[in-house]
Amino acid sequence: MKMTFRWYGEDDPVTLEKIRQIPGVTGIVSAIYDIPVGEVWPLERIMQLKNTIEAAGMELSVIESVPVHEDIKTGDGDRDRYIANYCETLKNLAKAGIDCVCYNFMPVFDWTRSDLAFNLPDGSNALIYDEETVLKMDPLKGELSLPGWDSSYTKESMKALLEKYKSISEEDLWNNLKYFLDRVIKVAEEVKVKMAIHPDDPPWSIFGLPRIITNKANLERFLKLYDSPYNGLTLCSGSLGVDPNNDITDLVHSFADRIHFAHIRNIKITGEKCFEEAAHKTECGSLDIFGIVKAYHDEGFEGYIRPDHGRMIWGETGKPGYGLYDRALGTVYINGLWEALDRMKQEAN
Ligand code: CS2
Ligand code: MN
Repeated sequence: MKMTFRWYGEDDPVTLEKIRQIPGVTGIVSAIYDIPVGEVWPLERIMQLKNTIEAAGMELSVIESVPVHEDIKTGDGDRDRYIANYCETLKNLAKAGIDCVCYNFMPVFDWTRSDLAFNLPDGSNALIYDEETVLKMDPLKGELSLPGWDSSYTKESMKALLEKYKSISEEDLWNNLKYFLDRVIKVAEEVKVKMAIHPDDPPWSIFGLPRIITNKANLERFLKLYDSPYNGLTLCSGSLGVDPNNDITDLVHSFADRIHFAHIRNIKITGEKCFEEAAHKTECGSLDIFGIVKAYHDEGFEGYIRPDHGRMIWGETGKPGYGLYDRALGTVYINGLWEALDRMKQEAN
């Protein structure tokens, strides 16, 4: 595996200089954040990002994410132009040496939580999700803003979009995803960029919007929509793991050859459709992080891996889920497990 760490660009309080000091991190996961969704990423901008990261002593490993325009998900409007733009962006990324791109197909909202800084008994705080609170929220009121959400909507454009989704079923979304893959994966194959879809978070419908990248059967269906190694997965343990029916270790074994990017995050299930984000260590949450890392090790996983969201600890403030300290602890923990697994394997031989 190749250990990476997410960086939100020049405005990120977690600087590249700090990330470089985390032992074992060689790669950066990043994106260009100021290009409107759907427009082509120019090669010069990609090179600028790459050069900044290399000047700090690391490499640009994965793009997370190249966002998919809503017209592609709803299957109307300008989708063909946006798909053509997406393909251009992939070609430019390939020219810059990028070989892995993460994206998601969640309508309107990326990952969603009910509280961004819930106080935990140990004095840290974390993101939590409480279904009842979310059901009471009105997405038009702008009560929450998360790092992954597109902030360019006005109240009117958001209203129109939510209205449009009322007539889009899960099956429609599957069809629109297939339409996208049929065009984009062909290009990804040509330029050798591995596409890695991120699961929906949480993996169930919110605000009445359809969500389909949610469980094993749907991941299987997704991979069959376009059967190519370039049509792959970002396996996010925390996103899928909040549904107790999803066995992450089993998913790693089942889809190993199609997982290009591993997100490791622990979560603690606190009730039905309710969870807290937890420290990475197995005993801190509901997921067997050791078992998951071992599954990757057993499969000889050579893809990219990163710690996912962390808590805010030691008084840190910043982007919810994306502080330095807890994610750094997560990195070191995963690296420690990996080293132990490597050594045990060597000694057994
Ligand atoms: C999240 C997402 O779990 C995660 O990694 O932080 O924002 C994720 O980056 C996107 O859904 C990927 O497209
Ligand atoms: Mn993730």
